[in-house]
Amino acid sequence: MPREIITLRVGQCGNHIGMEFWKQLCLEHGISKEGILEDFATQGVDRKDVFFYQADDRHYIPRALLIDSEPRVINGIQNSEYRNLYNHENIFVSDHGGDAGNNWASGYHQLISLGKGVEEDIMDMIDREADGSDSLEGFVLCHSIAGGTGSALQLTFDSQATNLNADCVVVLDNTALNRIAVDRLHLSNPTFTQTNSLVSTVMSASTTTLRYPGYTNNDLVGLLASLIPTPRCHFLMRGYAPLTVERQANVIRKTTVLDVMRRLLQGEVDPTQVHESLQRIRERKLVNFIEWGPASIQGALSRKSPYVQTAHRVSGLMLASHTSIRHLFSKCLSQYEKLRKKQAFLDNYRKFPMFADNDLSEFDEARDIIESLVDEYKACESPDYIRWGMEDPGHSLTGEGNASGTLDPNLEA
Ligand SMILES: Nc1nc2c(ncn2[C@@H]2O[C@H](COP(=O)(O)OP(=O)(O)OP(=O)(O)O)[C@@H](O)[C@H]2O)c(=O)[nH]1
Ligand SMILES: [Mg+2]
Repeated sequence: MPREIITLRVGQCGNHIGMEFWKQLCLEHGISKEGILEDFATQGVDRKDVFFYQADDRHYIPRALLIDSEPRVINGIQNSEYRNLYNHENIFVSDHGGDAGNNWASGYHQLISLGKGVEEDIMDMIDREADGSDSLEGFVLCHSIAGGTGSALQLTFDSQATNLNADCVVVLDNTALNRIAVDRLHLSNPTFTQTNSLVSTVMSASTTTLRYPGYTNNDLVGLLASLIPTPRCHFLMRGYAPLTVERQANVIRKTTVLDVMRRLLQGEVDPTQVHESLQRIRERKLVNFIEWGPASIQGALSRKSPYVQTAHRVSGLMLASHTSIRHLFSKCLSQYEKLRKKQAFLDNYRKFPMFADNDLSEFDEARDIIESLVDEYKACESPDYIRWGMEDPGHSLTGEGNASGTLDPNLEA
């Protein structure tokens, strides 16, 4: 029985990245740009049903909703070679037109206040899509947090601007992606298409064990359960090796992931050796672990698509739950503080009801949430994290140090 996943692609970034992701899925499953299974792929034993369903006419259709407040990006998809891939009933472009100008208050206002129907229409689409699943496992929301529409839709689902209600969040940092493209892949001026192809490679690798089931990680819960120790510490980092971009197949980026892979695999993909290598990593303390729980590093060997030829024999994905992610949040916080001090951009927000009468509590609340998240990740580095928040909620234990080991947050996207 498939464990279906429905993806909501929202705004420019969500739809661009989603487009690249489905291009990759089509290639890996032998599905044509029109959604038809290629002759060479008819005997496949892969699980196409997780991300696609089959229409009555046998077409494979992505379980994806394409949502935006302005038509430009979605029109581009509808005029592309992939125009017949998607279910047209799953496309939502707001009648009110006009993007939210990177202002989530504006996006939220458009979604919630202006058109009462907007939220209902989107919910109806989600309901319809969910009804088409036998055993729905979950939703993936793909959007930028710096835009207006994508971040606003997340706000309507999540009630906080900070993704705290999601089970898991993977943060991709455009600055880090660009640095990888320039420094490691030697692209002088990387385009979104190039960085998005890095993103889609990693996104498809993250779902490989769901689509090509083996012994472990065959559903999202199995994949994430061991990575998320406590509900709020659900922000994951990813690393992948070897990273390549289209038309430049052989550039290998020497990341810590590759190093870990070398230690893991040592030229042979043999489960016993993988196990021994993991043991060595623990014994030699090549990675630092939290002190209040099991030193957990797990490897899953997965099959890959037989229809996509790659120059490298093996590739590896790292999914890590690591306290150093707090530096990303601290950076956002200090940038926010600077802007707030200067009262920068505030007028753009005061125009909307949620900030009317100079009530900026929405911002203050979001700031506090991020600050306590940083504190919690800091506390995780302390051996008595388990007592954190008991005496003075939000601010008791702090500790620097030993969980910020060998993984470099800047390498992960
Ligand atoms: N990696 C990547 N980032 C993108 C892409 N498109 C936009 N971004 C980033 O996303 C942010 C802007 O968000 P958008 O996705 O354009 O905003 P939106 O959700 O469409 O909301 P509007 O303000 O209503 O347009 C900026 O930081 C962009 O750099 C993309 O294709 N790939
Ligand atoms: Mg937009």
